[in-house]
Amino acid sequence: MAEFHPLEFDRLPEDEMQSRARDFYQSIKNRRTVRDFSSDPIPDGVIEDCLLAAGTAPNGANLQPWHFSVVRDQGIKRKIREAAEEEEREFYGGRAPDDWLDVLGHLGTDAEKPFLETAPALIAIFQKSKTLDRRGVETKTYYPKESVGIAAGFLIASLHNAGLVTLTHTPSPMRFLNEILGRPATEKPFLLLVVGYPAAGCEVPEITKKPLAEIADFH
Ligand code: IYR
Repeated sequence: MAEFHPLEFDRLPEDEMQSRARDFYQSIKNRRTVRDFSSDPIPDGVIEDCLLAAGTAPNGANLQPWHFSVVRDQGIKRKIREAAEEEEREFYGGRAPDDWLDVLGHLGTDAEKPFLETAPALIAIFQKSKTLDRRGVETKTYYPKESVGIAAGFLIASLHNAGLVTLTHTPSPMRFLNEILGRPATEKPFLLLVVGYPAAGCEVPEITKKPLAEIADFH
């Protein structure tokens, strides 16, 4: 039988609710995806706390169907870069349909991924199709894609909050990550997060976010 305990919840005054909502938006709107990284190391413990935050994400049946592989080793980063660039050369050199390349154009991306070696850390996020339940019995996972997507969002927001920048990289296919990082076939690479600081003089493309009226309606 499930055991329950009282929820810890402090209800905030309404003016504080509004100022917290605004403050969070003001902070998260400054998050930018960066493609030009410095090699400065990340202080010990910061990534660990951000991963703990990611691991609190709501998820199917609390099976927590994610695994995070943190890579700081230069040799492993190089292997990942080589494998990712091989896939990307095929993508940019023919596999990508013209309409996809067309919408990507303004971001200035190409098959060269030096940041996979320069950045101090890579976090490979895996989606688990199977895991152990509370009793230690192997079970299939439920809503793993939604669950891992939410955890990845928490992680990106936590890293931004901690003063780091990220790049959400999705080489496709990226099964090479299983081999390089020794993860089982029941774990599917979900995305590769590049983490660190922007290089001096780093530039980002001029982009805008849709206004509220275009992304939401209220009934
Ligand atoms: N995976 C490729 C292409 C790419 C695709 C999308 I959608 C982007 O927003 C950015 C890049 C690459 O990483 O270059």
